[in-house]
Amino acid sequence: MIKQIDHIGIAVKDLDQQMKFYSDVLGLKCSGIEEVADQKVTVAMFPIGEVRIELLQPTAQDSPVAKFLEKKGEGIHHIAYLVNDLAGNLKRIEEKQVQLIDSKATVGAGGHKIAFLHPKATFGVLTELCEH
Ligand code: CMX
Repeated sequence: MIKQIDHIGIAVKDLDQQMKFYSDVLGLKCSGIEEVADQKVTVAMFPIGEVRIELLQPTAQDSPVAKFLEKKGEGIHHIAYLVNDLAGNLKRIEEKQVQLIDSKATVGAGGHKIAFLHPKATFGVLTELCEH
C-alpha cells in the first residue's frame, strides 16, 4: 500500500522567483530542475527529510498546470504518495469504483512511474501515486 508522502506539487507562474523563496527564505536546497515533456511542465525539487516539494511551471499553454493556474492561481496542486506496486494499486482503486485519470502509469519527474486519480473522486485534492 502507501509507504509515505513522496512529494507535494505546487503550481507556480515564475519558477525562478519561487525558487528564490524556497532557497533564500526557507533555506532549502534544490536537488534538481528538469522538464517533464509528457506532462508539459518544468519541475524543481526541494527535498525535506523523506518528502520533496515539487514546484511546477507549465511549459505550454495547454499544459494541465497552465489550466490550473488560470482557474485557481498559484498554490498547492497535488499530493503524491509513494507505493511499491503502482499497477496493483491502480487496479485495487479502480475496483473500488474510484475514477482514475490514468489507468496505466505514465512518466513523471525523475523518470518515475506516476498516475493521477481524478480530483472529483478524491474530494478536491488531486492525488498522484508514484513508484520509484
Ligand atoms: N486540484 C483540485 N482540483 C482540480 C485540480 C487540482 N490540481 N485540477 C483540476 N481540478 C478540477 C477542475 O477545477 C475541474 O473542476 P470543475 O469541473 O468543478 O470545473 C475538474 O477538476 C476537472 O479539471 P480539468 O482540468 O477540466 O480536467 P482534465 O481532465 O483536463 O485534467 C487533471 C485532469 C486535473 C488530472 C490534469 O489536468 C492534471 O492536473 N494532471 C497532472 C499534471 C501534473 O501535475 N503533472 C506533473 C507531474 C510531475 C510529477 O509529479 O512527477
